[in-house]
Parts: sequence; C-alpha cells; structure tokens
Amino acid sequence: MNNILLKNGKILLLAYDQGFEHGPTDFNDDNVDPDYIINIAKQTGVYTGIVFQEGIAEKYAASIPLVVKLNGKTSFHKGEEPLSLQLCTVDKAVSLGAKAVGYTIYVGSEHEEKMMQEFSRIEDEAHAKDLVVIAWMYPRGKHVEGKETSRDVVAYSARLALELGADVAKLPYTGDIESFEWVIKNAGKTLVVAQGGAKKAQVEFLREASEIMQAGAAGMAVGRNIWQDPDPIGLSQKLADVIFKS
Ligand code: FBP
Repeated sequence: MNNILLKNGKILLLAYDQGFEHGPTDFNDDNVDPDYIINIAKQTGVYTGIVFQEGIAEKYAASIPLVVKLNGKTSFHKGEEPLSLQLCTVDKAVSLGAKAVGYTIYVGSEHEEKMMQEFSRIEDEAHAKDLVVIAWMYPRGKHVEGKETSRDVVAYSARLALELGADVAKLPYTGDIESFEWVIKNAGKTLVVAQGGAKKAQVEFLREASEIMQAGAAGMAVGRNIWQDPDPIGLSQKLADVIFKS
C-alpha cells in the first residue's frame, strides 16, 4: 500500500457520504454545505484524507487526499437485506484525483457475495492504478442481527478484509480494548480504522478513540461526531492528539 493516507503511520479520515447513506436528516444549515466540511479539514490540517461520493468530489475542490466511495445505498430500504452496488468506476475516481477508493461490504447480508465479487474486481483495478483500497466492513442483515459490534462477527469482518486484499478495513468498534485487539489481529497486515458512528458527547467520543488506538488500530474514519459538533475545529485537534500521539 502506498503511504498517501498515512501520517506518523496513522490514518484520520473525515467522512462525508452520510447525505447519501442517511439523507439530509444528519445535516443542519452549516454542515449541509460540503464547503463547511472541506473547511474543517483545511483549517485543522489534521485529516489524512476526506471521503466523498463522486458528485461532491467532482464539484468541490478539497486539496486534501481524496477517497472516493464507489458504492452506496439510501436509507429507504430499512428491514431489507442490505445491498450496496458500485456507482462510480475506478477510472472515474482516478480522473477526479482520488488517491484511494472505498467500498462497503455488508458482512452477513444475504447479498454479501455480490458485494464481495464487486469489491474483488474493484480492488484489482484500483491496485493496478496504485490506489489505496479501503473496505467499509459493516456486519448487517438478519444473519448478524444484534451482533453488529460483537467480537466474533467484527473479527470475522476484519479477516474477510484481509482475505479479500483490502489495504484498510473500516470497522465498527466492539466496545472494549481486548476484543478490538482480537479484531486487529485478525486483520493481519490490513490496517484497521474504526468508524465514528452517531454523535456522542465529546468525552465519550475521545475516550472511545483512545481505546481504539490502545488496541492497536491505525486510526479512525469519522464524520458526524466531528461535523455535527458545535466546535468541529477544537474537537478535530483533540482527536488528532489521540490518534497521532498514541
Ligand atoms: P460516521 O462517523 O458519521 O459514522 O461516518 C462513517 C460512515 O462509515 C460513513 O462513511 C457512512 O456514511 C456512515 O458511517 C454509514 O453509517 P451507517 O451504516 O451506520 O448508517
């Protein structure tokens, strides 16, 4: 894997694809504007990459290493077995200046095979172009219901990311250091970054970040916890202290 997303061997991504995944329900008058998010990244200088779907990547200039998310699904199909298919090609991501591509696999979904096949093809194409490949490994669907953050299911997801050839696996935090250490061991040479999740109090978010790093993670990919915070700049700096100084 090339080192483009690494600083001191760590990764801190600012994720902003929630407008696609969740819809405007996550936004207020400020963070509905992609430039507000880009400004957080520019002003703080702490993010090693920024994650967009292709449309935002095309229309907004970020000047921060770009991760283009290649698949996505809306939130209109709750209760169905999740499936997220490719919407943007690797070639298009390259033409937008991407240094990395991201793809979500819903581990445990009845459709996981389709996503794994698509991911596998994308991964070959992206590696041939020297892009970093990030797998969003999210346990979802009735076969893993209630176990989305359990040690064994998240460790299995981490292992799949390694077996599939991902450079980086983005995984949910399991809630304690010991179980997340096991997750990271299963990922082998695939780097693990933890997802931020829904907005929490700053102390809780920073405590979780510290535990994630103590477990040996390479970093985090965060969205709502930063750009829904009233002080995204201050919180980004506090988070960077945890990620890069651990
Ligand atoms: P957050 O830090 O806001 O959770 O963002 C991380 C992320 O993976 C986004 O890239 C994605 O849009 C979102 O979470 C999906 O969350 P979920 O599948 O839980 O709805």
